[in-house]
Amino acid sequence: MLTKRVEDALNEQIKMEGLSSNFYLAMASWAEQNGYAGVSGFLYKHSDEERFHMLKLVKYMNERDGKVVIPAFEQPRSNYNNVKELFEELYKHEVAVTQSIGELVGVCLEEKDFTTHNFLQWYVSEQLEEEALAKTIIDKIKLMGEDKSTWYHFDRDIMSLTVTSAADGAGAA
Ligand code: OFO
Repeated sequence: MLTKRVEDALNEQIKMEGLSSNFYLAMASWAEQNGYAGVSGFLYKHSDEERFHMLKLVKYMNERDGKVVIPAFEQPRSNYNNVKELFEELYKHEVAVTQSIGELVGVCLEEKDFTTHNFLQWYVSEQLEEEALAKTIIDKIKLMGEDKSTWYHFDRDIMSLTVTSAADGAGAA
């Protein structure tokens, strides 16, 4: 059984992960519309990963006999001035998700729910990877400047930068 506080906090996190998925889906679509095939492929995949994070929480809550509430999601932003701005937004969002995971972990400790605390360690590692990746991408963009050929290579290479570490071997929980 989950305490009401843990249940509410997990439902909040379900919302956060679903929001992330939609946010990155809208980014992927913008990138596709603007000719960045590699960036859009990366973001479509990222959006799928966030949906997986949401599902993993839904399944965990059901396993623990919690009451899952699938929320409505606000419409994500659908326009960007450029790819740099897009990745800066993505990074900001990942930092907010990391904070929200941290708060959730804190609630579990206060409620002495060590099972959920243990389950959430996967998310803690995942956020570490995702924040680092977003930061690496922004650093690369800053180094590139306006040179068109560098952008061509960036768009081609970004597909290989997908976060897979924490998702690997996690199974469909
Ligand atoms: Fe769900 O991992 Fe990022 O947000």
